Amino acid sequence: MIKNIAIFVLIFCSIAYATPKNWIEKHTNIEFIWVPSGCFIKGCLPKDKDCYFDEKPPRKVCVKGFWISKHEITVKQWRKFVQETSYKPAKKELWGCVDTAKPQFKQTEDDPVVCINWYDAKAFANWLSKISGIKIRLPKEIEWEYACKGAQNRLFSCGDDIDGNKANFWSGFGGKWGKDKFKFTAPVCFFSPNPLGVCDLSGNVWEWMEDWYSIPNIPSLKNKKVIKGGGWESQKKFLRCSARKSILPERNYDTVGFRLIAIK
Ligand SMILES: [Ca+2]
Ligand SMILES: [Ca+2]
Repeated sequence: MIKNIAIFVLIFCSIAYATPKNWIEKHTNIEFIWVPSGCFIKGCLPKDKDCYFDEKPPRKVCVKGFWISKHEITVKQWRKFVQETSYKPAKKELWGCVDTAKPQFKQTEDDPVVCINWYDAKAFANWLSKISGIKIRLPKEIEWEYACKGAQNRLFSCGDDIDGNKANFWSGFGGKWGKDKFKFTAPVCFFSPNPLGVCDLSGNVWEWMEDWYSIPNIPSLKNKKVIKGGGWESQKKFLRCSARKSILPERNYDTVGFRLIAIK
């Protein structure tokens, strides 16, 4: 079984990538990148030394093609939504935040919005769905992980080649780590996009998933949502594509933002 998976991953990770195919949503100028249908190995393999129990067992999963936003939703994009809808969050529980979308640190307009809970992210997706007439939602975990892994020519772990030149993560107390000079969030796409054309899947901010958190073969507990990708405060091991965490959907963290999926 493991040998078969290794061959599969070797082939998968050797795919030559074509020029990214994009689509720009007109009202918000949010850019989406096409991710074609395909199959991949979800989870981590035992060889991965950072593998956590909830990333096992490795299993083949097939995904239908989808559009994914090129980057995390920014402060500027969030502001447009709030201004046009007079959005008032129904729930909030602040963790490292002054208020919804307001962390305790300074951000540029092009930084990813944080202090956004799952309901806020859903409200944004629903608003954009309505005005664009296209089904827009948060990513399912398998879609996100597929986009993350599909982009890296890496046998087995597809993610442990991340370093400070490729992503924003924990760079120490004021220290620099290659190009990563950021103590908090970095402007989206400061680091090069992956071969699919998508930025910051690993690092910058954790991203809300559509899914309730569950462990393979154990029914969902239906009280926490999955977040993926690691953020500016994360150790490198959390930037692995298969790494996952779970948090309560009403919580606003200064390390968590979101991106979108479009089905059209
Ligand atoms: Ca950093
Ligand atoms: Ca991210």
